[in-house]
Amino acid sequence: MSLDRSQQLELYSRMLRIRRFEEAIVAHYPVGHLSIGQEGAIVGACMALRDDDYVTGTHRSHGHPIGKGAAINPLMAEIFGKRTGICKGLGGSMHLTDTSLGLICESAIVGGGFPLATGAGLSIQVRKSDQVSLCFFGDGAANQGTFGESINMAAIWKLPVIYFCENNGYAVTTSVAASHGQPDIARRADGYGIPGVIVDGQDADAVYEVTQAAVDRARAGEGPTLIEAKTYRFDEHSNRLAIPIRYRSDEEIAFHRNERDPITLYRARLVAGGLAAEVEAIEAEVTCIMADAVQFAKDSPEPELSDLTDNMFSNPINFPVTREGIFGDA
Ligand SMILES: Cc1ncc(C[n+]2csc(CCOP(=O)(O)OP(=O)(O)O)c2C)c(N)n1
Ligand SMILES: [Mg+2]
Repeated sequence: MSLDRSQQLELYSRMLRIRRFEEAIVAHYPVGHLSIGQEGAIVGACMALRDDDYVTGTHRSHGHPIGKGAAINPLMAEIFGKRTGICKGLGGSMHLTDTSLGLICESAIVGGGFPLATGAGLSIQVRKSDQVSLCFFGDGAANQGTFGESINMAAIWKLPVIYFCENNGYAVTTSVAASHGQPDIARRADGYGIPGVIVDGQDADAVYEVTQAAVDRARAGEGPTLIEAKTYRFDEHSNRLAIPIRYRSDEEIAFHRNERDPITLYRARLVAGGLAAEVEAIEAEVTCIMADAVQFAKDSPEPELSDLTDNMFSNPINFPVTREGIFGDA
C-alpha cells in the first residue's frame, strides 16, 4: 500500500520540520543529538502509525515526536529548558516526547527502549486493543542484552511490536563493521523466528511501505517484525561534542550529504510528480513554524524551583527546596 499525495506532502512537511527544528537548535540553543540525515527513516516509519499507537525512542530524540506529528512549540521550549516545554523544561533534549501521541518516552539509556516497547505491546495484547508499539533504536543498541531478551519474548507471545533500527553506521565513533559479527541487523530476526526486513532509510516511501506491512501484521495478531533502515548521521554524534579521533572520512560524509539526503530525494520525487507549488508552500510554512517556536521558547518563563518535586509518581520529599540546595535551611 502506498501513500496518497496528501500523505506524501505531510511526510515531506514532517521531515522538513525535523531538519529545520534541529537547525534552529544549532543556531539558538546548541544542545543534543541531531537526527539530521535520518528524517526519511523516522517519518517513513511514523506515517504508518495511528495517533494512538505507541512509540519509544532514544537519546536522539527530536525526530520521533516531530515524526509522529507533535506540536512544535512545546518541543522547542523544552530544548530551551522552559516551563512551557513538553516536559515542563525538566527533561531536555534527550527526553523530548509527547504522551498525547502515544510516545511513551525517549530513553537515553542505550537499549532501554526495547523492554518498554515490549511491555507496551504486552499491555495492548492484554487489553485486546488493536494498537501497535514501535521501538526506535540504533545499531549500537542492537548489541545490548535487552535486544535479544525483548525480541524473543515478543516473538513467542506474538506481541504487536515493530522493532525499528535506525542503522546510521556508527555508535558514537564505533562503526557497525567494527562491532557487529555480520553487518545486517535485520538478519538476526531469523534467530527469533520473526520477519526481518532491510530497507533504504533514505527513501521515505520505501520505509513507509515496509513499516505498514509490519503494522498490518502486528494488528492481525501475527507478532513482531524487525526492520532495519540503513541511514546516515550527517552531523557529529552530539551537538558541540569535540571528537578527537577521525572515525569516518570527509568523502563519506560528503557523499551522504550530497547524494543521499532523504529530504532532497523526496522533494525531487514530489516535484517530478507535479507538486512543486505545494512543496514550496510547505517550505514557507515550516520556516514560519520554526520562527514562531523559537520566539515562543525565548519568551517563555523558566521553571520554578518548586517544579523540581512536582509531577512525580510519588513525592516523598517533605523538606523545603531552596536555591542553596535541597538540604538548605529556608
Ligand atoms: C547503557 C548505555 N551505555 C552507554 C551510553 C553512552 N552512549 C550514548 S549514545 C551511545 C551510542 C549509541 O549508538 P546507537 O545505538 O547506534 O545510536 P546513535 O547514537 O547512532 O543514534 C552511547 C554508547 C548510554 N547512554 N547508555
Ligand atoms: Mg548508530
